[in-house]
Amino acid sequence: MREKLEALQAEAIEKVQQADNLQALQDVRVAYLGKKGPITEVLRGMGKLSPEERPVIGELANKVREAIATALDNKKNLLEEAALNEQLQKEAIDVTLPGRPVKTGGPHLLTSIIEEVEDLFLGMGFEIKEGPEVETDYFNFEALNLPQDHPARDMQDTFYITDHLLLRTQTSPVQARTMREYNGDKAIKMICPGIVYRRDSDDATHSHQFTQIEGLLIDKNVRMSDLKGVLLEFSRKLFGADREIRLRPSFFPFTEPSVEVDVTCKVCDGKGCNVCKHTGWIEILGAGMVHSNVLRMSGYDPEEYSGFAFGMGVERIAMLKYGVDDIRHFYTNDVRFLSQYHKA
Ligand code: 2NL
Repeated sequence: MREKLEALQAEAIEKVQQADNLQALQDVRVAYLGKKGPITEVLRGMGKLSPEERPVIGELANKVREAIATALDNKKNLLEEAALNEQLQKEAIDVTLPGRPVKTGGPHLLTSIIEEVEDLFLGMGFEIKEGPEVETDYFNFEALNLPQDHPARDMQDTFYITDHLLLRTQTSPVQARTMREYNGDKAIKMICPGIVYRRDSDDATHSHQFTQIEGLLIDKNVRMSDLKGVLLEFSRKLFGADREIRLRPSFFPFTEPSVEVDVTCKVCDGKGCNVCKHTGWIEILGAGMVHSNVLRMSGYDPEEYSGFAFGMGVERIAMLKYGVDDIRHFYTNDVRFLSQYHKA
């Protein structure tokens, strides 16, 4: 009996060692320690033994069972550890690899310019006003001294929706609305950025839709020198502290006198280059003293109040400031163009 038990132990431990996966190991456990296994059988047959043999064989059988169980447990731990290591190996991540870059957007160049100009005029005490893009012919034309038969009102130049509704051709109607809102008895300092529409054929310098910023200042005793001071401040903040400006006589229906405003060329420092067409000056905006008819129509008494106004094309400013050669770049949404102007 003793030999049989010792042989069983040796055989079982050999099988445990041979088991190379958890299922095989479980099979060994069932085969040797299960209810139908040889150890159970020995213990069941104890009754047939003599009283002297019984405790000796009983103790040995228990030891053998324990030895086999310990061997099974040890092997189980080994196999589980190996399985875990294999899994970790398979799922290993190299945390030192660089991540994929995240592409972020940014404001459109035109938006950035509008915001820059807004900041600059807010700093001079102007307020920012917006208004509708679908306008009445009254606010878009009539209130701005463009009477019924004025050539600028031609169907050829304006997108009409009905006889009296149109897509605004300038942002000045916002200013006409503000003058009316202010009742003819309050000073106004405002700028109005926005999209405007003209029936133009699109090319490198024309677009049927573009962006304008207009400014209006109305108060008592406003003079041309006030206009010049504000425009000089604006030009130096936007184009550089060393810029000069000059005013040339011009014509707009809503201002009298009217001027066109040039700034010294930054590219050649006034010496003459292709950008300034060898004049040393670049035209940046139109301006003038608000026409007395415009004041009167919106409820301001030209004997009491005077004012100046100016208007600029934002695309033109952007093209000059950044050397953009085609206005269509602003609308075709090619990320290679647009992303050049995103700040890092
Ligand atoms: C240009 C010129 C200009 C104005 C706009 C204006 C508005 C009111 C009264 C008087 Cl309510 N004037 N606006 C005046 C002069 C020029 O724009 O070249 N724009 C792109």
